[in-house]
Amino acid sequence: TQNTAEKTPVTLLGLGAMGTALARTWLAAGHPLTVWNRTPARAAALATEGARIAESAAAAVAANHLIIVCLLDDASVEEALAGTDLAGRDLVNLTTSTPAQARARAEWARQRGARYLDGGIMAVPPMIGVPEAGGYVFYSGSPELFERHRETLAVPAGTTYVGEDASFAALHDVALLSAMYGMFAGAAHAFALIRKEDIDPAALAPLLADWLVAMAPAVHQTADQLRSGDYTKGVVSTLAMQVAGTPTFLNTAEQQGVSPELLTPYFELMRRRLAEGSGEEDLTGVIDLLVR
Ligand code: FVH
Repeated sequence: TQNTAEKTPVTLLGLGAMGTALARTWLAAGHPLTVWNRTPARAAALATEGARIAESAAAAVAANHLIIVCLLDDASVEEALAGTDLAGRDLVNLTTSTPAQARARAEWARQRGARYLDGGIMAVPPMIGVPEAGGYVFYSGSPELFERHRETLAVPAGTTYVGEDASFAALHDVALLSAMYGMFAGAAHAFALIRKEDIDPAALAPLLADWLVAMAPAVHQTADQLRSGDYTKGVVSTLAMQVAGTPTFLNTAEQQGVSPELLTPYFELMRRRLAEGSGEEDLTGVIDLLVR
């Protein structure tokens, strides 16, 4: 049995798929929980599980010191918190936003007398409350606030604090998700290549997953090269060699009747970097071409 008296009371605004998953973990851990959702019906199930349902966002904010919001986007945060009194509150915003929105929201909270932490959730709802699933949340903003609520914040998923600049959680979130989309794009091209052949996609999938895992540590070498400024450091496959190989990929795509549109932008950047005389480098120089 949980001793609720010792657990920090939490107010949670937003009971979408993610908010509901978060709510259940705090309830299960014995935190007194007050919830509010724009559409009240979504709160009904949580009431039977022990949550207090607030009639308005203002009442929910008034109920507790620690306020967590997990809404659709920054505009919904603005709308939901508009009529609330945040003075003296600890506001933790787990809504996905851009870094600029997060920084502006931190200042907005400060002007209303609240301390602020921004969060970027690196998990999907089924990973919440399942530590072995590996999900976690990036936090940035007030370090004191993070320390004060570290235990409570760690209930739904792991926590990774990335700095005092409130925009950094969103920036890390978007950086990792951007890399994820690059990976999905590569996997989409791979599946397209075998689509018309007598190859079971389910047979390719484990090969693909293992290959991506084997290649992923290359990011450590990229980081090392960026820090040192020496893009030839530890290079195994030179840019010149890799550009020379690109016709094989493009010709194979053509032969398999697959559009090269996911591959060509990256190959074009590789060629541009090679044209600058960087053939002995790794692929790291592409990053400098991207940064405007
Ligand atoms: N679900 C996921 O896979 C991802 C995983 C990574 C993190 N994201 C972000 O988490 C935020 C919430 O996502 P969600 O999955 O809970 O989203 P929905 O199920 O669509 O629920 C949206 C909630 O936001 C409420 N809402 C929308 N607009 C307003 C508004 N103008 N005023 C007040 N509340 C608003 C909505 O309320 P209702 O439609 O039920 O009335 C839901 O509570 C999000 O930033 C993801 O990017 C999730």
